[in-house]
Amino acid sequence: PFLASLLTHPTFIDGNCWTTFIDDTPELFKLIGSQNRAQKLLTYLGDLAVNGSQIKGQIGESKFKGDIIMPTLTDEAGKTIDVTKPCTEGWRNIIVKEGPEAFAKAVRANKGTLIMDTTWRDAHQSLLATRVRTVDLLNIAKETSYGLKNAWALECWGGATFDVAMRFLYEDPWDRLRKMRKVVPNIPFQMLLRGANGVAYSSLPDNAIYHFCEQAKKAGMDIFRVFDALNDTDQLEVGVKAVLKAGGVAEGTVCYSGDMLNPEKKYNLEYYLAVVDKIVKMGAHILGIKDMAGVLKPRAATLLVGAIRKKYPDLPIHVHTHDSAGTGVASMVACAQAGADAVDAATDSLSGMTSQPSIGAIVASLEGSDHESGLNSHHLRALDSYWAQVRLVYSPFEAGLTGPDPEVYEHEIPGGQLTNLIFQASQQGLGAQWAQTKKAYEQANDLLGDIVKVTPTSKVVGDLAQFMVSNNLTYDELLKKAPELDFPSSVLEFFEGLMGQPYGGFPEPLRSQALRDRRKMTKRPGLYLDPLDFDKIRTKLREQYGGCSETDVASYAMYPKVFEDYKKFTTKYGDLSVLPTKYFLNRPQINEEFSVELEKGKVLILKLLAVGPLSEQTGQREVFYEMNGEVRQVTVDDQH
Ligand code: 3PY
Ligand code: ZN
Repeated sequence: PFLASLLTHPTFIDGNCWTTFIDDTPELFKLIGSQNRAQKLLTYLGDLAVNGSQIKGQIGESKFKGDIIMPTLTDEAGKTIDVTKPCTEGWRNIIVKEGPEAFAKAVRANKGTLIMDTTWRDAHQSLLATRVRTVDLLNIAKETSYGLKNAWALECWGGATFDVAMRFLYEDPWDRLRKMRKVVPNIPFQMLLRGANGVAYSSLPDNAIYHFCEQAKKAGMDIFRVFDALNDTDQLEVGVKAVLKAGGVAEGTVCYSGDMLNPEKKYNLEYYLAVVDKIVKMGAHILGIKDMAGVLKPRAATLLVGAIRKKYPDLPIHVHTHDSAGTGVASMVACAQAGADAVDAATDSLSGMTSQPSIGAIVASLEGSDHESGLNSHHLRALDSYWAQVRLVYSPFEAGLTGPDPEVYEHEIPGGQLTNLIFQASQQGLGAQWAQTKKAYEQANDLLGDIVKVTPTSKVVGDLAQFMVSNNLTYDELLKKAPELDFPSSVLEFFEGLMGQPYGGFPEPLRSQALRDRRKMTKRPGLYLDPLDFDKIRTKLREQYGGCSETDVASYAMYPKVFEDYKKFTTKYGDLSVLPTKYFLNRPQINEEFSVELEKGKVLILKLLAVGPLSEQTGQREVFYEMNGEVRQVTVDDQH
């Protein structure tokens, strides 16, 4: 139909100049764009109808494929709140109008304890393999702008979301950020930045971190939680400085490891206070305490937060935890009582176990005390009714967690990694081996010198543990055979110093025996790396893709290969972020009608009509869809 309308267009028939034709008749070219997009979408849907979902990590289909019932929020008089426009009231106004220092002062002066909701990032990273898509965040965004208007922030970006968005969901993480910002203008957005690693897994040149933070701030990010996986403050400082330069709120973070209450353990109060001193000196606006494994017991929380509060009365303190052992609520309440300004929690139906503790439970625990959260529990439950349904849509990514794991106090596996390892063990039917893996993780950590474990160092410990299990190596055998063993690459990178310097140094002679003739860095890796040539990247991307945005450049700088694969995918299938998750993950039923809004006002009504027989010659099938009343056909390789 497009070609017909083009060929019969009077200007075309008259043979007028082609270029002015483009300028004068943009509607036809918009039509090419959307027809092209529609065709690409059909290619994906055709593939889905024949081969099922190819999304990595997906096991089976969604448990819930119905229509999601949207919650309504009511005000104190019981009147429904009109959410057609987002709420404008919230803590972000201070950041925007008065800047990060004013925000830090205001939160410190706030009487209660603020809550950061992690549902949009860490909760689904920890429970659903980071697979929640932009569309499902946007669908509840306006309601959230009202329901969480008094929250410290929404944690909604960074960490694994950046990589996973491109690698597995075929989405542009920057597009997600910009879209979320538009519909939630009032609540601060917070992201997780892995210090000198940016949102990648090992150190990048410093200019990549500066460029990234500048773009993130421009796209709408407010608060940057910056950590280093070894609490190496030289590495951490790169991130903090980049955030300060970009004009963001810098939450310099100390990662909590071990057990401060146990005098035999490596990381004690003195150690933590020394790291905090350095973070304060860097000029961070906020101090973050990151308990990535959920091992900060309530009494340790009281001690740690209490000591920092005493030493730094004006420093805002924000605590993050995971509920792996089931003590998250108690620990966060202890933090509030010891003087923390904010604690992290997740919507109830995406909380608990390896995720953050329940927001409803924390709010209820603080109710009536001096540490009220300012959140409305009715609104929280209304928002949660949405998430309870969405969790079922993402059921193919559930790891099958069944309850708390107090053994985390021994193995110290961070929340997200614990879910992954449990999932892998259950897939391989390794009931007995799972206990062995946990034990091996503990031993691998000891072999590496009892390091702080969080992305990327947690992967090093996990890889070494799996290496020990699969090669049947005990602690002593590994030490004995080290000079001959082919260690996993992440372990060698750690030993080289590519993830920074561990507290107390590297374990010797294991490091030298494993590295053999590989280099040993003694300073932070950024000092050895050449700066990225951004002009070269721009030229390359422009030549390859006919254009590129500055955020494309930032994506490429973090993940060159992932970015290129993502572009390949979207060249074939278009931008699938518009597709409802139900039809992203599951085959449509024959004759089931559904709609996709390609762009504002451009809606496609689709129906799968039939999947044709397999052609013996080509190994392909014809798939027939009805699209806006017309029958369309796509040819698909049958991969069965
Ligand atoms: C990440 O780096 O993605 C984390 O969530 C660490 O806790
Ligand atoms: Zn976390």
